[in-house]
Amino acid sequence: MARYIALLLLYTSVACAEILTPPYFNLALGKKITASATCGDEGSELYCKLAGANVDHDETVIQGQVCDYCDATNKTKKHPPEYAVDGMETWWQSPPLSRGMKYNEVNLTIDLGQEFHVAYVFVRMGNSPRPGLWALEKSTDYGKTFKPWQYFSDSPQDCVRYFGKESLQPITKDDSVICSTEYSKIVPLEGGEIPISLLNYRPSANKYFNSSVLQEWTRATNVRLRLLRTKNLLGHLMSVARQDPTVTRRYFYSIKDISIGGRCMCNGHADTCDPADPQSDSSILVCRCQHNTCGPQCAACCPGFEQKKWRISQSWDKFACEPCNCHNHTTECEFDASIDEQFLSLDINGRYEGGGVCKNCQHNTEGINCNKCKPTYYRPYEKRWEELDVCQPCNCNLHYSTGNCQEETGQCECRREFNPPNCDSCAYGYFDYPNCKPCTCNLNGTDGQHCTPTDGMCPCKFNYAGASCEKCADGYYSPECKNCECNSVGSVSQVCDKESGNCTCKSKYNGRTCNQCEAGYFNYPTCKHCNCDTSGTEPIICDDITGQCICKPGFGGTRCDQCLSG
Ligand SMILES: [Ca+2]
Repeated sequence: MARYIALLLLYTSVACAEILTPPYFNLALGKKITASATCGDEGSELYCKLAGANVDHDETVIQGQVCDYCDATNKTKKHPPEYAVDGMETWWQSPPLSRGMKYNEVNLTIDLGQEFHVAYVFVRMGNSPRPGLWALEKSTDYGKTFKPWQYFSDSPQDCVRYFGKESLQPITKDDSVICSTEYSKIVPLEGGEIPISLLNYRPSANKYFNSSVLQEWTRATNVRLRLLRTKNLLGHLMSVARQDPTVTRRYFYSIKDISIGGRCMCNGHADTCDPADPQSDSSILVCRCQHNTCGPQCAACCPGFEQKKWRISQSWDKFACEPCNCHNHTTECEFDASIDEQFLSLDINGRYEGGGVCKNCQHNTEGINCNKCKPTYYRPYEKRWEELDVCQPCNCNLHYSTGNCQEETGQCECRREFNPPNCDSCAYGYFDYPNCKPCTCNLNGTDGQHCTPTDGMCPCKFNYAGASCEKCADGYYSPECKNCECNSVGSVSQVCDKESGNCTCKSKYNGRTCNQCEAGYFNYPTCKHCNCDTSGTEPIICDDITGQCICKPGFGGTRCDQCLSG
């Protein structure tokens, strides 16, 4: 058996030399195991062996068969499922078919208690031949659903009949489910072995960490042997069919040991896993994470080490979580994918790589990397960001200043009422230093730099009016007090509406500046009356240059007072 396991593991041990992986061990040993039926679980039960040469001390010979009893209540005669994973020469045994033909179908299920990567399963039989027909199955949802791993049958015909014709195809994919016929022979009658590798000959067998399909294929929380049919001696076929109890009592499953070779799932970040809490009864194993990773399967970066997005470490892409660059001002940070995409976060090598965002920056710092001073603090010249006192308070007079000041120089930032850099005069729009109140004259409309009225009046520009020059003078309109440009022929006066700019037109005239004829008149600037019948014309009545009437469809004649033919 040891030789088999060494062969089964050859592939993976080579493949994973460059990344951290915990060692393989027998996951099944001592795990919770259940059987849908067990010999002797309903009271004492007779069974006889197919093999019969050597009679043990407490076995008896009946009609030439070596026989014994199962009895779940008898310490020496019981064969519970636990005996298949106890690491000893004891065995689990199913009810013989003499109890009922339905005991051809028995399930034996091992609960691994957590998720593992499984590389092989190794079954050693007890005092029965290997099963004639069965399926090895696994669950990744703690036993809710099961998927097949491998099928076993004594003939290719039965592979097709029970498991579909694709089960006879060779392995082409990392998750191909094949049907094996080599482990369902009648010999040996006892003690046969079934080695099952879940990795060998699969396309990604020697690059395991490159294939998420193969990783998924080997994941398991539960392993089930779904036994479907015992293996018969050829001469017994008729007698088994007739359900002759002297024959059917010789057919059952007996399994001495199931080894499941597997390892903790640590994503390439740990080389050992051991019990989470040695003090408790729980046998849950957790990875001893390296590379600054955390979690039972090292599936996350540890707090404070989230500069780069976590990923699996694989031979072609070794990965270790990195601390964030918070310049000594905090140990807390979080990864933010959008910061990563925008290259906004500095890593410990001073490059904009990764998405670590520092949290709870101390020492009056703030920002993605704690590399900005909080408002009203500044970094003096020659202070480095790593220094605890890098940010020092600005020394500013709040009458003149916002309280913030410039990096390096500490120069105070002026309030908007004052002129930078020294805040020693009023800014444009303000007057009366050092109080610097807002100007009361409308500066757009005032001539010169006058800010306050003299004798109650501001000196307005020619096109502005009002005490503060806040409105347009007559003949000008908003918003920039442009000239109305009212047409001298068509307008009543040169003054237009100060909001819309519309001039007041004489009759017959139209347009904002009254430089067009109204509808019904033509030939500006004389604007003569169109000689048309308005009931037959379009709304504009006549051509504004020639005076020709413009008829509606169906109307004709020079005045549009006739119907067209039709
Ligand atoms: Ca055992």
